[in-house]
Amino acid sequence: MLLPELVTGSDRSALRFPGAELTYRELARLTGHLAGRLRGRNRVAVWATPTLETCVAVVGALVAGVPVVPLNPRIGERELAHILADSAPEVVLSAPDVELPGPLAELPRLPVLATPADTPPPSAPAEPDGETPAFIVYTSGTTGPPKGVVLPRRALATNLDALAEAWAWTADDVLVHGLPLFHVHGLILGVVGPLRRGCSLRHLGRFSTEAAGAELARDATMLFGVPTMYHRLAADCAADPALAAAVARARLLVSGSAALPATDHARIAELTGQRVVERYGMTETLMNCSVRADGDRRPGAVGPPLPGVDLRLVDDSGAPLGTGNARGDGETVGEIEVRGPNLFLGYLNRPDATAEAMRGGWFRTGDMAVRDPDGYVRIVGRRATDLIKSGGYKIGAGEIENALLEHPAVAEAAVTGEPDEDLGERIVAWVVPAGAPPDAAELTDHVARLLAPHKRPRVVRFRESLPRNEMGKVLKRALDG
Ligand code: MLC
Ligand code: AMP
Repeated sequence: MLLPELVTGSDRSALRFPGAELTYRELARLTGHLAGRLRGRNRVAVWATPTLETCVAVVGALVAGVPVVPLNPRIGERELAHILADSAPEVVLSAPDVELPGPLAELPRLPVLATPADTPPPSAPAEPDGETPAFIVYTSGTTGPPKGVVLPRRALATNLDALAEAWAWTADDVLVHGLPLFHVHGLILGVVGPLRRGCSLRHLGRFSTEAAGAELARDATMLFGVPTMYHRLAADCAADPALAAAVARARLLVSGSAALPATDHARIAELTGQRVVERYGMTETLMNCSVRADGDRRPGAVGPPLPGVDLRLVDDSGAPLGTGNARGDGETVGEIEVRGPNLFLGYLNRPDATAEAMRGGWFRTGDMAVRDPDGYVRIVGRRATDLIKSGGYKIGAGEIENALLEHPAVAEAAVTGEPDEDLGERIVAWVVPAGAPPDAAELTDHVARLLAPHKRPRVVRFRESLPRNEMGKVLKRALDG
């Protein structure tokens, strides 16, 4: 059973957002009613605002066994049209007072309430099989529009249990975070995770170091965040001893979705005595590695593979490095491949892309790493330069280039990622204008409107031409500031 705590239905706090809270009993009642209305649907879209309603919608669908397509509430028109056409949800779930954009507003809508009804819900349907899809999460590739990653229930259950084992995560913990609820990190680890453990989640609605500090000062024991959040936490702890004292109280600070710079790890350790635990995952595989709560929390390492996850490094020809591969030499770089119950079922409607991502049952992550003699994995880079990680979001250069080329003032465009202290990488657009150069902000807004605000370039550089090879392909490495 994916969420056993809903059967027990205790009076412990399950979910708290600013101004709204539900106990497990109330959550069970609300989601039981919703599941009754959802039963038999093929797929539901959830307008995934950082609210209690989003959690109720998602859990209701999980109880009903109906796969959820979480949508970024700031999604742009081009990306929304693609996801709706690709995933064909039958119905959309959102809080009742939300205005939905055109194509979504045309779908039948089930309003989700955060006020428990008095009446008992209909009897729960049988627990769906572990291979039943739980989520379809959209993630960017190097080219083209995002692909729908189909995640089965067994991947969630096994992966969350492996994390619980590694982190000694129990019902006594109180988790705090301010992550978005339309990606694996915030939604699966950050909402389904605590509900599977029977522990309490305090969601900040919107991340700020101050709000995170206030929860840690009260009673939160664990914090989840992307490296950008820890970078901001380090800076603010340096200026605010009370914040540093609050962070010092935590049982576990966990960072993931991108590499945590060693400097931020060291600054937090110095200011708070806390060594951040890093874990490494992907939408397609959920979590692959993590430093254990009782393990050596050294900077720059994502720890050993989680229980149940097979991990190997392969060379350019696909041959595994070393023997047995549980230990490494700490030097030889290879691509990470993983296998185990944590893997997705495939990309929705894209058997070609699914086949390309697999090699004999192993998933090819595209991440380059070395393995230390004690089995720890250190990620050193990525195979594709056209994938950018900014603020922990994965963004494909191709989708931004296509959006830029749709603007009438753009003749040619190339997109790259540049190191950024706060975001890890920032998106840079290199543009050959079709006439007089447009305002940079106009291009930025154009991308935000078509795709999503987090995919907007942070820097626009105008050029008279782009460096290209004889085949006409842009030489991105030859672009410089
Ligand atoms: C700015 N905004 C615009 C805009 N420019 N809106 C429309 N048009 C424009 N041109 C708005 C934004 O919507 C937002 O609104 C505000 O301005 C600031 O936006 P931002 O600059 O993008 O925010 P920023 O401070 O950069 O965000 C940092 C961050 C965020 C860390 C909070 O990047 C974040 O939440 N990252 C988490 C990503 C994540 O969860 N990844 C997990 C992927 S799963 P407003 O109203 O908010 O002010 C994965 C697997 C794994 O990777 O291993 O976990
Ligand atoms: P996504 O496709 O959004 O799920 O992002 C997955 C990618 O995030 C991985 O392939 C890695 O490149 C990156 N990633 C996740 N966690 C870490 C980490 N701890 N260190 C370095 N990179 C990470």
